[in-house]
Amino acid sequence: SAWAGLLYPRTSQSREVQLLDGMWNFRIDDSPNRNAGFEQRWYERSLSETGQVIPMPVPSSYNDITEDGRIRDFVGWAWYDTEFFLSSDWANKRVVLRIDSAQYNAIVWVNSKQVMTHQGGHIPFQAEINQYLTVLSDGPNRLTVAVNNTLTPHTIPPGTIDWPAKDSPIPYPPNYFTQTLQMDSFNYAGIDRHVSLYTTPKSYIDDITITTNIVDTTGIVNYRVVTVGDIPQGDITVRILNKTGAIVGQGGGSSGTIQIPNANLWWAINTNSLHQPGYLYTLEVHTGQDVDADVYRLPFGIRTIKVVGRKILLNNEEFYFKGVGIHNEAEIRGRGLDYAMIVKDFNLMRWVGANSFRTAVFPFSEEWMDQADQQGFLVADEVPAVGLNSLDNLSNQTLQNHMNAMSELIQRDKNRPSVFLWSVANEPRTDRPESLPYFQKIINFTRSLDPSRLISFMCNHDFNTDKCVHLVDLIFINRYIGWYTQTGLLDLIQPQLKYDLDQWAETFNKPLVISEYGAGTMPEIHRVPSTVFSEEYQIDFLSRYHRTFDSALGNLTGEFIWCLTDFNTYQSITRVNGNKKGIFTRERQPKMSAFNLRHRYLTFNNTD
Ligand code: GCB
Repeated sequence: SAWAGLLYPRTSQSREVQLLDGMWNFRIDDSPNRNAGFEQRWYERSLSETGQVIPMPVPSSYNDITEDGRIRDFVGWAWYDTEFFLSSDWANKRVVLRIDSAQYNAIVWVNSKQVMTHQGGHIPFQAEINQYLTVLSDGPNRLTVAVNNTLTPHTIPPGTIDWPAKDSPIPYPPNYFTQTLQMDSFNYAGIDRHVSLYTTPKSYIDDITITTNIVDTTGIVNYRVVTVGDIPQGDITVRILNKTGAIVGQGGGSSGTIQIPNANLWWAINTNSLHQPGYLYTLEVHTGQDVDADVYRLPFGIRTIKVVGRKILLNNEEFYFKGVGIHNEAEIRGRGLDYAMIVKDFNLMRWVGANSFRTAVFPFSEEWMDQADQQGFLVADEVPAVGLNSLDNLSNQTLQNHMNAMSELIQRDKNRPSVFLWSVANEPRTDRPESLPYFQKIINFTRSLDPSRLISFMCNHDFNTDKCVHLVDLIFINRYIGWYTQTGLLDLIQPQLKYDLDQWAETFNKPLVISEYGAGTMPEIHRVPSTVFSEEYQIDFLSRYHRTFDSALGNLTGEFIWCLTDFNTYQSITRVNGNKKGIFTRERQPKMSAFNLRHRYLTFNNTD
């Protein structure tokens, strides 16, 4: 459930972790009513006994693993299973099954018994499964997961399922339907992050919340520990360790404040050469001294983020976002977790000199976010609320799912120093008076969950048409002058963009950030003078944006280029093998524009 803790599985004196990643059995249910799996109870036996299976890597999206278009474009229940044994040492421990992400609906069985369900991708969900582990010491346990990627007008993100009209004179294959997406990106599906088992003692630490403040040179660390079971308040002890492992602060009880004199603050990379980026402390919680006490170590950083007038302050210093928009995916594994790709993408960001990124248009993996904390990137953390295009999408049911998505994301990422912003949506329908109550509710709700961070949405409307932007802490606008509008008309970019930026700044008097600007670019297409889709056009386009940004500096507090790398989309005539606005290809090689952005970001000096 949304309110229970989602602490990342970590080993300690009291906790073990067993990854269930690997090759699982897999089958799509493409039976006529897409319901054979439930009718025939595939969860009661091994999937290999009820039909054909193929090997499927976990974690990975399943779509691009095979050569079968029915699997790539499948809509419905995809079935997975695997078997595992447990050490008999685990007999007296609490055993939790955690799935870090499954797109979109998931039902999970252990040894034929349903143990949990979850709605919404890109967020972990977990359940205690001791009572289902009937064969703890002498038999394999079977784990079955059914995942359904169907998007409806009320899911986050929304989509529609369309059937041909019953009396259509135009022929269709039997049982034919289509899934229409309301987002640019391909709807990758499956179990795309780790699946793990971990143990805790029977009485355990369920959740920890840390907020920080700075007074002069002293770091103020407020902590709150939630435990479950028989743990007297007075038994809880808390220590803060610095990077070298020395104890620099101590406390006791389930909540309190610890002061750290001369604290090492958490700073962003590529911002000010005097500051060491990404400094992390560890909060170490013990629930007692006994052998059955629980121990959990949570990394955290000490930093503040504030809006003052039109400026953003990180640790009371003015901050400018040298940002990149990222749509985190890659060939073959789709949105599947891949350590090599995480490090590669961070290396690309370091190489271009970025100091921040946006997780467009869904929450990235916890392993990815750990790197942001450690390397010092500020993160605009976004829920998958992309494509809330119509007032129909803004229903009570959507709001419920949207609130769930917000609370789960905040539960997962609330202790990350890298996260400065909760992005509640990308390009939603906010230009209608009827939209206002919906966005008031989602923004107020988000603020009630975490008043310590900023809140916004990525806006594609105009300063004089948007009806909700006054609700946000800082304004993010997606702009495509010279691409989607005024296509190819480079000379219009500077005057029209400058006018636009000035109007936004003057109308709202809040910090203003460009959250997307970019041009589709096919690597190796060269044209002088430039034309759309050539590498030269991307450079001409970007340099006009950059000149405008520089001439609007007082009104602008950052820029997030769209986007870091090319990515897969649904098929359309505006996309040639996916979205090509990357400054790097999908294979992570630079287009010419990457060198330009690198030059800009590495020589940009307004805060150093
Ligand atoms: C947008 C969307 C993003 C798209 C991008 C594009 O405005 O926010 O999801 O990928 O434009 O390239 O069209």
